[in-house]
Amino acid sequence: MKKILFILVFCFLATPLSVLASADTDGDGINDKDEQEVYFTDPLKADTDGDGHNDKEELTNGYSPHNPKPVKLEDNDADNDGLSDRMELNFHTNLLNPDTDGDGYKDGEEIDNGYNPLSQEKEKLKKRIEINTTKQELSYWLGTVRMDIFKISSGKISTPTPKGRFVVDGKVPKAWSGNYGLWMPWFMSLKKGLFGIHELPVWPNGYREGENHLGTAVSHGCIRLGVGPAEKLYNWTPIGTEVIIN
Ligand SMILES: [Ca+2]
Ligand SMILES: [Ca+2]
Ligand SMILES: [Ca+2]
Ligand SMILES: [Ca+2]
Repeated sequence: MKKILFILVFCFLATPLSVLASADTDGDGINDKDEQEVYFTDPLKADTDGDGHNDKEELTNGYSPHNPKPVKLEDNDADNDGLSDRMELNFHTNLLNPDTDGDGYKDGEEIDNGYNPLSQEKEKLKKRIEINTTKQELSYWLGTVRMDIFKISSGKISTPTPKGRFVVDGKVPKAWSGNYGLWMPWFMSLKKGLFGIHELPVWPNGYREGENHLGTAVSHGCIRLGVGPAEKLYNWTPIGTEVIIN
């Protein structure tokens, strides 16, 4: 009897709450709770930034609901904290508060330095690199968020790139390959230099292997990145970072 009574009471309590949570007061297609806690849009105003497009329409098409100009989420930084609206959504930070966790460091600063922007503790988020040899792509992750994705060139069929789980065990800004007689800029070593990740190689006479190789498996086993992405990833990656190759 007590149990039935409890279930009845629970139902009475739970129903109005869940209805409340899913209410869409301004009728823009996003419920009040998500407007307040996810998108930081106005739950009482269908078109938060007043540009004639409602919040749902903007988000669905990749535009920021916090800018009356047609600016994409990845190009808008509503709270000017160095983190785009797109990345704020990915990291579940507050788009309108530059320091979501109130620890004195801006969200963008925390992400740039690998810290959790949702924790006041000095807690680092895990870094990880993933390489997909089928798609010829490399992506790198901070916690659960993919930071970027680059085209690669991995090992050709006769000298395939090893697959599995590896760890970056060394870094050299400009490594020399004695075996092949060429420079490998921004070299990150895997398996003690058995192979690695580096920029498109440069011959001793200065000739650089063409960027048109990116997207095609033509290397001797290393993972080649384009000019720009290689240096960016090198600077982002600490020794000890996990590398998953599929
Ligand atoms: Ca709404
Ligand atoms: Ca709008
Ligand atoms: Ca921001
Ligand atoms: Ca902070």
